[in-house]
Amino acid sequence: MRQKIVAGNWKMNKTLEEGNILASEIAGMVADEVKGDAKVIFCVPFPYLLPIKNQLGNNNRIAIGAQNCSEHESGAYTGEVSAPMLKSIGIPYVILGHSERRQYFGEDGKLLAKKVDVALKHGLIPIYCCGEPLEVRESNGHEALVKKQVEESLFHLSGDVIKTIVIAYEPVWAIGTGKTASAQQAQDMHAVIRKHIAAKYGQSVADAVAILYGGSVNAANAKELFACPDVDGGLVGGASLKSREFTEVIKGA
Ligand code: G2H
Repeated sequence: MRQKIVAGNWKMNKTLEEGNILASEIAGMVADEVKGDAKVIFCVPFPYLLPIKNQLGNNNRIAIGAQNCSEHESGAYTGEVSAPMLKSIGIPYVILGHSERRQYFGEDGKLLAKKVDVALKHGLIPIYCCGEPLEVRESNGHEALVKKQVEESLFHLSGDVIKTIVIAYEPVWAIGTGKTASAQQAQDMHAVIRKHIAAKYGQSVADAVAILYGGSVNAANAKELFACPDVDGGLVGGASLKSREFTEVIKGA
């Protein structure tokens, strides 16, 4: 049985004060109301990683993640944040390859393979995002594209390593649009990804990999999505910015 994971992706939202309030409200509600053992992750903007981590203290239900890191370990890369820096402040997770990074910052599979490697080298767990744009779904190319995205950035890893990674399937047409993939569409794609991993690494490795769904997850649809056998939780954007709603999403896991 894979542990469910619910990761909030705050993207570029909130002041520090607002973020502190949000994090403490969610932490309180999780402690008081959430019965299950889902792992909760707050993926917050860089400047808030340490303050919010410190605010949560020794919270064994909630971990912190970054939303990106450099492919370089150190050096003259003004404005960048490295995996060793994240490690040095005790951050366990990092989102890599979010579709917004692919679309607005030109990140491709080759670059993301480097980011995955540097994150792993420094003991971070990548939450590696994949997913197809609308026109690819409409031309029925979604399975091939997502398989390629997983292959080009992850298939150089060993079986023992890939099973420690978290994958997030996020159809681009469902991101921030209010248009969610149906539970069946999500399950179908998660099964495609897991089968693809099984074909290369064997079923036991594929069974160990956590595959999250992302794209307009909210309090109303989380339970149905997370009940799918190959959906191991969610990467949640808009709904993670509201404490009550995000707590209800966590309860759905
Ligand atoms: C997809 C998701 C979080 P939202 O980007 O990664 O955002 O839930 O707002 O669609």
